[in-house]
Amino acid sequence: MIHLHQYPAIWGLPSLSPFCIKVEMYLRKQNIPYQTVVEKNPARGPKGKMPFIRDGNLTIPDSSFILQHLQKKQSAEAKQDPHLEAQSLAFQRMIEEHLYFILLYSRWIDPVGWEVLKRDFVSLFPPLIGMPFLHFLRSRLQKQAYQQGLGRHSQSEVYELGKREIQALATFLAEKTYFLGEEFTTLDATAYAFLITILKQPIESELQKEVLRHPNLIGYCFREEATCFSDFAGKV
Ligand SMILES: N[C@@H](CCC(=O)N[C@@H](CS)C(=O)NCC(=O)O)C(=O)O
Repeated sequence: MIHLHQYPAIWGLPSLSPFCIKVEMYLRKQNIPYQTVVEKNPARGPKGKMPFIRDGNLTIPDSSFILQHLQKKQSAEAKQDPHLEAQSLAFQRMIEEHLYFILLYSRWIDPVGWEVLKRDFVSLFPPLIGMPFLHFLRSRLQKQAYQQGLGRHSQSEVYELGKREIQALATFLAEKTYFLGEEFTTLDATAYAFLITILKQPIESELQKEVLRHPNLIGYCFREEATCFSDFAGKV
């Protein structure tokens, strides 16, 4: 049995982290049995981040390495056309290495998001510990965003970059069932996890407004939620 170590559910999402949702979606789509182990401290992860899995004697951190491991085990994903594979990789990197920082910015740096986050995350921790821990995480994540580069831009520049990425996702999905066609792929696990997070987190950022401008992205998210995460559908 696989144990998925991930951050807790919140805001009608299976986890507060899109990387954790990505792995859980893949497990569910592939009908792989698993149990969740709720973690609240990133330091418990072998790489100081969540998620990680335990599979027998193996401990595997990082959502992409986890999916690779699961794919190898299951021989699940059929070989794609190399052009589609290249596009898939480029979109996954855009989402995980860039859009991620804009999502992080909307929660931890934008003062509107930070107020919502403090209000809703503090109760995940024991009294007295929660608020200082959130402040500690905020300053760490601000440093990460600054080092990555995004944290050096103005707020309007940050959201302008994010809006273009959401538009690219909406254009690429078009009227298809999944991002690469009729079959679910790892790109869907990544895209769904980030889009549903932006949609459902109660932070009215420019990023959320942009997702709400695209009926195909909204339809995609709620269709996948209804089929794959019905235990969270309709929850806020
Ligand atoms: N590349 C990693 C990224 C995981 C990640 O960034 N996790 C975040 C939560 S969304 C985390 O645990 N951050 C804690 C920290 O950086 O202190 C993956 O794909 O799993």
